[in-house]
Amino acid sequence: MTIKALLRTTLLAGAAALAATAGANAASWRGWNIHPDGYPNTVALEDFAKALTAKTDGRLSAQVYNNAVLGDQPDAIDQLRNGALDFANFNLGPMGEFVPSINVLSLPFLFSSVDQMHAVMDGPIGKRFSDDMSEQGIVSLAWFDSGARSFYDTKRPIEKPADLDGLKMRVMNNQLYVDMVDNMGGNATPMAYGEVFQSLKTGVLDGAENNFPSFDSSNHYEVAKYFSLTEHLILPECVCISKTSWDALSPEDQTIVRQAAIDAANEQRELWAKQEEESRKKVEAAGVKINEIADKGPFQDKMKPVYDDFLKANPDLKSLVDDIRSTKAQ
Ligand code: BDP
Repeated sequence: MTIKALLRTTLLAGAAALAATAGANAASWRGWNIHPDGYPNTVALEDFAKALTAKTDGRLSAQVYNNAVLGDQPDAIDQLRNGALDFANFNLGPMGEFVPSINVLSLPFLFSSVDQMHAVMDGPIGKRFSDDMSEQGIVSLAWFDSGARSFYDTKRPIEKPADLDGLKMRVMNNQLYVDMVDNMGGNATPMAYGEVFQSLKTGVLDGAENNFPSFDSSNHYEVAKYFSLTEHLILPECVCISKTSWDALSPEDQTIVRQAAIDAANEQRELWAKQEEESRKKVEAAGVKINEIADKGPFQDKMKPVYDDFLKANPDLKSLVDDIRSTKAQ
């Protein structure tokens, strides 16, 4: 063997050994996602996973599991906290059951617009929320958009709170949403997202509440033909990492993961804006009647007991509510 050939063989063997070591130490991250293929959050989360794999030279590989196949959202939050899951995109609504300050975000009509929500979440208050989540084992690296949530149902347009009388409305898992719907006059039913379509079809539910992209992708629009623009909740979502998985990363890899999450959030927000328009057009074309609400005042008035009870139970969160309310939209 020539010196050159010998050198090449030795180099190749060395590279193979290195690759094997990297393979043995590489972390394989599992990511939870509730949405189907093609949804803005899914696309952005899959790109986040690809970026981790590409930018860490294989020290990390990541895969996203869509359609909540790894469990419902409250269950997945638990799994992330105990390290059974490595990353996820969560709506902050159900997160309030785990992190008390986050519940402030679930107070109905808290934000005056989506832009104001972004100004709050991208500033010092958002940083406080991620610090509070971190104490509960969840590292939040960036915030996704989720628009505003409105009511939809199979029976009639909702123009005033009295139109909710007697309607069985699905809400996400959080006592505040039960109080919200009950105070407006409806019957709140907490239920997992994946069960809502069937329940609307069989009449177990009369309605639910969500944004246009989810109303579309869940096919709820096929059954619920009245969409009433109450816009009662503007809930941010997170790109969240299990603290266990985060702490196992080198500082260099933490920087890579953080940047990939910020890139994913920028991508998601762009895709989101497009999807909101497309979904709205699609459901209208499918015969959904969209009902604008000129005066949300009567709905907001009904929320006074919800705020009073919440602030009585959490007096320390009053200043946070005030700070959010006085934040100007970007
Ligand atoms: C969607 C959110 C998702 C929620 C779902 C729901 O993106 O995180 O789980 O609503 O209503 O808009 O459960």
